[in-house]
Amino acid sequence: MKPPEIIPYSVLDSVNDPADLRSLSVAELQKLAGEIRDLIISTVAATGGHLASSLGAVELTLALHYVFNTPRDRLIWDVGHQSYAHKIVTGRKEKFATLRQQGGLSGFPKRTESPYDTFNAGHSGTSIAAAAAFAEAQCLKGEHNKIIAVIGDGSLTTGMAFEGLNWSGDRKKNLIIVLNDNEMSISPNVGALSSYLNRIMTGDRVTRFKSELKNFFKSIPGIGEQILKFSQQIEESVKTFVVPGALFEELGFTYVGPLEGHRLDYLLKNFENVKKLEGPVLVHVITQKGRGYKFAEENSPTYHGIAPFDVETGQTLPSVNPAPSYTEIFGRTMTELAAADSRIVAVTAAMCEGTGLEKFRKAHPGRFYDVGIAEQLAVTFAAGLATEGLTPVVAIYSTFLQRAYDQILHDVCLQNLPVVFAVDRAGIVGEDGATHQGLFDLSYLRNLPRLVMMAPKDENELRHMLKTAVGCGSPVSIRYPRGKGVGVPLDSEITTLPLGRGEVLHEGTDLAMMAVGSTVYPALQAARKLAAEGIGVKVINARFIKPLDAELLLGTAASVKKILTIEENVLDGGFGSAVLELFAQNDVTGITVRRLGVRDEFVEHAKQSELRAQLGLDEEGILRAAREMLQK
Ligand SMILES: Cc1ncc(C[n+]2csc(CCOP(=O)(O)OP(=O)(O)O)c2C)c(N)n1
Repeated sequence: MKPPEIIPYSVLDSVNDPADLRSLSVAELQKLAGEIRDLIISTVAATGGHLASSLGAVELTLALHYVFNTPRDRLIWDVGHQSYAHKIVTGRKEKFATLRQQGGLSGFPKRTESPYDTFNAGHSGTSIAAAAAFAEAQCLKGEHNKIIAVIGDGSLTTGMAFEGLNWSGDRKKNLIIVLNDNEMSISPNVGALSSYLNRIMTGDRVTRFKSELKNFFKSIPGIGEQILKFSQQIEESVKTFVVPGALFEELGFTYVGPLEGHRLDYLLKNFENVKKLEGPVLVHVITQKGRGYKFAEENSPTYHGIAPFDVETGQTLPSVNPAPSYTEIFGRTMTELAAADSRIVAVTAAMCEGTGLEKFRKAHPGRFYDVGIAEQLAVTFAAGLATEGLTPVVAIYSTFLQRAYDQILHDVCLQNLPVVFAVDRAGIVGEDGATHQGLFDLSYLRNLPRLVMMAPKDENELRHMLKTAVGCGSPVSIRYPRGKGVGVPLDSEITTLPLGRGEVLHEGTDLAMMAVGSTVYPALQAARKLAAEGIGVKVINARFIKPLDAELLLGTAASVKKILTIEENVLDGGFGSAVLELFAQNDVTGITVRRLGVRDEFVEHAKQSELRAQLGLDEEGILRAAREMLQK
């Protein structure tokens, strides 16, 4: 017998924009959800990306586009990492294979990509603020489009989300906030609000109320049993009578939910009703992270953001580079240092896995704090711990630490507290793109008095820097890149480095390269190539961005007349700027300085290696810049 013909994507093929969804039956929509999941899984298996969150939001996405008149009705995604289904049904399915690739679709909503992407995102907690503004703008413009923000329970732990709820609940404008609750941030969600949501979901409060009611009725002699019978009949009404979501109601929102987030019939019906409501509404939708892909359902943290993987086994493709990542080394060293020093504590803002702190959490659970997606809280909390004599290490990605600038200044540096900032993912991060590049920390931290700033050239140096930092007695930042270390051997003993001292890795007098962090080895390689051509290049590993090794740098400028500074940071206010300031302050003349770094622009998504090549920050680029200088 001839096998049945398999038509791939039989429904998806007919869907090019949300209008096409509206002619589908619920059964077809359900089938479409499956097809979209297949497309997401097979694509992310090739490109890497945010798999679990997007899989969990497929039915929700279809229901919202079905019921609301997008893009006139504004759909705003929080973080935007769950927006793959949204991209697929809003005219981008043909391009979906280019997700996160150079020149391809962004992994996050982007206004330049589609009119359906109403507000760019990448960082958590912005959607309610944006939606509140859109709602106000509708009033000012005399328009009546619906405004819908979709925010996860994890992102609801951000301060800005609370601020947005507080503000918009009071303004009473028409606004729908969809709370996509899967009980997970990247790791299990934390905080009192998360426990509250969980109680709503499991109906704990309702159950407790009902049993208390039953006992009360039973205790009434004579008529109690009768009332009890009656009360059982109205059990369902009791459920709605004891309003779940009372907290949101108190804040001025009409609470709807909890709704099963994978039942399309249910979602469609409820959103149709929600559409008719006036004022601020919060729709609580329960979803499962990783839905529809076994491995992601069972272990969503691993599949939150994942590198390319094998669909059959769920395993990421083996790396050709056996070196440990900087993140791994950070986590390992933290665990080691904390074993010897009970004052060391670790603080993360919902990024335990991402920052490599799992090992620490297991070894020293009492000294590990996950405060939720709350970078500001993390920093001021660390400042408080430091005031009490502890040595907090706050591990936050460079891009997310931007959130906590004032806390670093006002709560840490101003009080000269010994808080260590482990600034992970500093420099080019690659496929996550412009919202996630860690290209600003050198500039936004360098102007803060009392802060010591370091960047290791390799993973071994990171270990020594961490030890130096926890013993420093002042605020310290250590920035290190995303990805694998250099693969150098690790010293068995971790030592303290002399503060503000760089090192010379290669001697020469034709040109000096002053490099920092991840650019040191490419600079060294370039210098070795030039040495083979008879050109002498001095290579300095700066180690400290603040304080700079003035003696070494000024001494170099006295003997080498061409200087190239190299950093993976924006040029404005970065390491090269610091070197120029040093030279200016010391009236250095007669030298040529060129700075390699990122010009005044945002860097979009592509592989790290592609971006480094494009920006001239790899070995080739450094060689090119050096040759240009040498020829002049
Ligand atoms: C300010 C900020 N800090 C950290 C992150 C990293 N991050 C991305 S998604 C995420 C978890 C979000 O959880 P939730 O909103 O519940 O969405 P889910 O992934 O569960 O669908 C985190 C911590 C971020 N994007 N922005």
